[in-house]
Amino acid sequence: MTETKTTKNTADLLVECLEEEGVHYIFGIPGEENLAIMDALEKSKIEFITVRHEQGAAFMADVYGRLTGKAGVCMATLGPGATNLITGVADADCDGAPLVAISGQVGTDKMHITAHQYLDLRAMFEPITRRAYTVVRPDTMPEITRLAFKYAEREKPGATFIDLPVNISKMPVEATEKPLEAKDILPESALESQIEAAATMISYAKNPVILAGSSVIRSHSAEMLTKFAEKLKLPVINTMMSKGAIPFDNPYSMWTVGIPMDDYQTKVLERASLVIAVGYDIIEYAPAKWHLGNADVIHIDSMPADINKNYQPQVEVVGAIPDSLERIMAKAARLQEPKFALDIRKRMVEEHESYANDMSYPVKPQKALIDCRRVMGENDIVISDVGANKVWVARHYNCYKPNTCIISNGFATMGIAVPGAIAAKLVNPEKKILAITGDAGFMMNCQEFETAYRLGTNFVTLIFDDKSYGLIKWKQDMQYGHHSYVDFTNPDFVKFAESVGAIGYRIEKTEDLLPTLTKAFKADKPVIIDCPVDYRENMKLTAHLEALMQEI
Ligand SMILES: Cc1ncc(C[n+]2csc(CCOP(=O)(O)OP(=O)(O)O)c2C)c(N)n1
Ligand SMILES: [Mg+2]
Repeated sequence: MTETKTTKNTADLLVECLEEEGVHYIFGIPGEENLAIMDALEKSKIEFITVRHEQGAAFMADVYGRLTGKAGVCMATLGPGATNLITGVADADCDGAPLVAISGQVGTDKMHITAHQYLDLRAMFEPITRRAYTVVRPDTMPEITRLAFKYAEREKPGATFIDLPVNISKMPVEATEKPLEAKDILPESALESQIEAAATMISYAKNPVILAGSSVIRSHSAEMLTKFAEKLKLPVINTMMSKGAIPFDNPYSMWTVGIPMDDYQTKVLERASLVIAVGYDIIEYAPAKWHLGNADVIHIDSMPADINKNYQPQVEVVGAIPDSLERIMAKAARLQEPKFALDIRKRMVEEHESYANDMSYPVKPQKALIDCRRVMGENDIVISDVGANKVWVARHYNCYKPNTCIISNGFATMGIAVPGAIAAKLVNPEKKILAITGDAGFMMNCQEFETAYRLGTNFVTLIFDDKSYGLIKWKQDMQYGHHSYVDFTNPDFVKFAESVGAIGYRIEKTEDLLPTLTKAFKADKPVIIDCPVDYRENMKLTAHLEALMQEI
């Protein structure tokens, strides 16, 4: 029987609240318990993006949040729909991506009994969100929605969760119930005493170095950080989540730290007498890996430092990052060039460039990433997956601008690249979007190619094909000298591409990669490139870095 409705209900009010928050898309799968929301959405200008697995929806919302600074929204039905969201929601929460997840729920009249598909979802989402709410009264919808967005978007951003029981969603609300006004909160300025203390330490330090983290990107501080480094002659090491914090071709850029082995950057950090951590979050790269000596630490961020045994800054400059940098810069002075770091930089650049014309086959990961850089413009966006592929992206895909290489490195979740690339293309239809993924990570969310095809989001996916859980194999080889349970077979990726309306290419010789990438970005369909990679390079890198750590 068709339900008729004459007055505004809670679901309508929720959608009004989402509109007030500036929501453009909801990524999700409808279910029986959120029919009222779907009905309300039909009259709204918000676009519902129907996906093929709730995890895909959560990753799309996650990457939408990273790229825009506004919470991405994902939605699922109760029970299994909501549990399918969990991995992507946890990823956003750990990585500082603003995200609001909404799910259906059984009616409040059924929560005390054993009911079909009922789980206490609020309890399940609580540990992986900033706040989790169950709506139990229609007139609380505006407050709950505002709170969900406020806690998702404020520093450090993360995920929030709203559970809307089916009976509440259909209850009438007064026409006078309206959304609460959406407001941005701006961080305050740091105290002058903190600025003075930091400026003095920086001016007199013997070997200072900057460690830039993800909040540099979120707070739009990259340009100021670059000026700061240039004026004070400070080398800048960035984490995986702050690629582009300083252009990689800037003479003070020391590229990316954070791969599982000690690398060139470790040597600079080891020698430092002062580490200036800017927008750095300890989840990105554990202090135990870089703070082994007695270096002093200055923490510059909009949030106070998250303390641990190896991270107890002497000075905390807490306030809007660009403002703090500008004020410290005006008070500090340094004349000496960081010779040790600059010499290391020369070696890093030489090593990287030595792969530019390496035509050996299967393709070396370093060479594949140099070719990717050649086809990608300065503002185009790479979405990396997780695995050995990510280690290579971190080390050899260098960025000019913030938010042009998205890496999950808080929760570090496989399967983010393909759904993430869909969201990136929706947000930036004019840019080239490249998903770089391992073959295993690709298979974890490849169902979303149907979504990409349906939406017309044409991006390119480059699969590092090694028929293996490569990173785990690498770690087994490093720690045990052999590997087990990591190899598999792959489907024919070219046929797979064709079966979902995409174009598929297989790289048969290394010379073909660059022209294939160029051709792929001209296509009017999503493109999947199957690229066999030479992962003998993994253990070679281990040996090379071990030798280097002894030598430098
Ligand atoms: C969802 C998820 N499952 C498992 C892991 C642990 N893990 C990290 S990398 C990796 C292997 C990745 O294999 P693949 O995607 O083929 O990339 P490769 O390492 O071969 O480049 C695994 C299993 C993870 N990070 N995320
Ligand atoms: Mg693999």
